[in-house]
Amino acid sequence: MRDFETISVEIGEGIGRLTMNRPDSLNALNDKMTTDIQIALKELSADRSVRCVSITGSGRAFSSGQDLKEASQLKSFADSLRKRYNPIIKLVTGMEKPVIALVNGVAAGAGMSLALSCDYRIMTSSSKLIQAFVRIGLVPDSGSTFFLPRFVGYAKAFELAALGEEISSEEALRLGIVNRVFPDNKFVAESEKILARFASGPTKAYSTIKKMLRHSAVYSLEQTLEYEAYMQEISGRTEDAKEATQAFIEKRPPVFRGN
Ligand code: T3D
Repeated sequence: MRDFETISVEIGEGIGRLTMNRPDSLNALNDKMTTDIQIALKELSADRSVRCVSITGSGRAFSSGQDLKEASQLKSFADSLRKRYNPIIKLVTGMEKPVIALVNGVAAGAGMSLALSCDYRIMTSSSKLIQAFVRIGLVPDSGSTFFLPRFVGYAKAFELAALGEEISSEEALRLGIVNRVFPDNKFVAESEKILARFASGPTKAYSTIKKMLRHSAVYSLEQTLEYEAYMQEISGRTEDAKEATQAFIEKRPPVFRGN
């Protein structure tokens, strides 16, 4: 993987680790960083040795959202979203492998949206999520109005978006916005175990589960049942499914190769 100006990317042991790297601004998303993230996500998506991707921030934040010091130069918010943020959210959700947000510190505005777009979220106990948009008179973007009501229901989504208050890790866990919360001093070690599990699992099944859950959000039960039948036909023919069935019969743990 190439070197980037605003992020770092490391690949090893089946995991692609993307770290936003502008700690002085709490990893605010400037134009260069959104371009770098798009390029990196495309490369991680294409790399078959990568079976799980993590996204985190350097320093004390995950991301503070749009770089407000650069925002005044914006000619059009809509163009900025279409060109810079929307492709990132589509790359994460369309990635045919699990994408895990390691929320190491505050995730605000589009930074929170980015975390919401991932398939699994792990937070340090001291981290906060903030729908910061309304604090500066804006509305949620980068997928927040899609993900939030699906995670927490309309009533809570409205409250979080309209009041823009800090959401503690305890509340995020209680609301079902995040999957796991670890004390700050155990965050790295515990997250590594989860990343290793996803990186050694049945990658194609994970990718199919992503597609099916997104599909179910917009289709009827009847259409969903048919889609499940179609997807199960494909899944049952993967090498990993065959290996796992054989492993069950032989009373041994399966070895998934992501095929
Ligand atoms: O189309 C488009 O492009 C529009 C898209 C919009 C999407 C959005 O994301 S809108 C929401 C933008 N984000 C925010 O409004 C959050 C702004 N930041 C904050 O509210 C606070 O910084 C935090 C609550 C996140 C953290 O507070 P705290 O007290 O821990 O840190 P701090 O002191 O405020 O920030 C530390 C430094 O980071 C500081 O710089 P300095 O004074 O040390 O030189 C601060 O200016 C800088 N910083 C924090 N957030 C941003 C930022 N610089 C640029 N942009 C930021 N978003």
